[in-house]
Amino acid sequence: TTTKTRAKTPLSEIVEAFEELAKSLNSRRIRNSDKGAGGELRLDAFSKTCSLVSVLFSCLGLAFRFAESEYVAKVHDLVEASKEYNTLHTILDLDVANGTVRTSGSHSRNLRRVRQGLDLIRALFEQFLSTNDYSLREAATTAYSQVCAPYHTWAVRTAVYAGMYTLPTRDQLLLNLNETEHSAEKNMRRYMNATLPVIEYIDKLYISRNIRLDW
Ligand code: 1PZ
Repeated sequence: TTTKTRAKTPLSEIVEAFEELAKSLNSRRIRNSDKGAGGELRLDAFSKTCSLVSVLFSCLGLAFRFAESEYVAKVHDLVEASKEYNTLHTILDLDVANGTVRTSGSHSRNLRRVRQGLDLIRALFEQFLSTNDYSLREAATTAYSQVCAPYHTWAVRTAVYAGMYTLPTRDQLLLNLNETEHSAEKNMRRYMNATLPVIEYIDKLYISRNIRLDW
């Protein structure tokens, strides 16, 4: 066989899971296209994949423990919901019917938050790869300002910007991730490619139900 043994790293495990998810999205989209259903994503597969991301938090240091508990709580809600509901669009339809899409703690609101977390990492990797001179703090600040800050309260934004000063250096992050500059670049690109269709798919779920994305 052509099986090549590559050392698995936390990042490569995450990447592989998201590539699987993106693949399932594509194949379902093709299969359902004649029905006009536009594809679907299973909530159990999605929420399990999102839960893998939490290993990255330990690489960022103690100050981001509060971000971890926030993210983990939201993913956990979706994992629990997946025992009752099969697909992402099911939970949206339910919250639309109940008028609870943006209600604190609703599945649709938590899905939106988890999506923002995935996008934040994608934006961070994009910044991280854009230049070697960029510190992790600068990359993370730019990514956070683009993706999450507009939707967070002043108190949360202030805490996050203060926490940025405790981030490890770029080289230390690579050590924590057990990646080299080269392997990190490859895995970060793969993450960006695999998550983008998933993120866009989630956005379409809201937009197609006339829900704005300014929250
Ligand atoms: C990619 C890593 C960059 C490093 C630095 C960026 C850290 C960002 C930290 C964000 C902290 C968010 C704290 C609390 C936010 C809550 O106000 C919101 C709203 O919750 P709701 O009102 O709906 O109950 N919660 C969230 O947005 C969910 C948590 C998102 C955190 C995602 C972080 C993902 C980064 C992973 C990095 C390994």
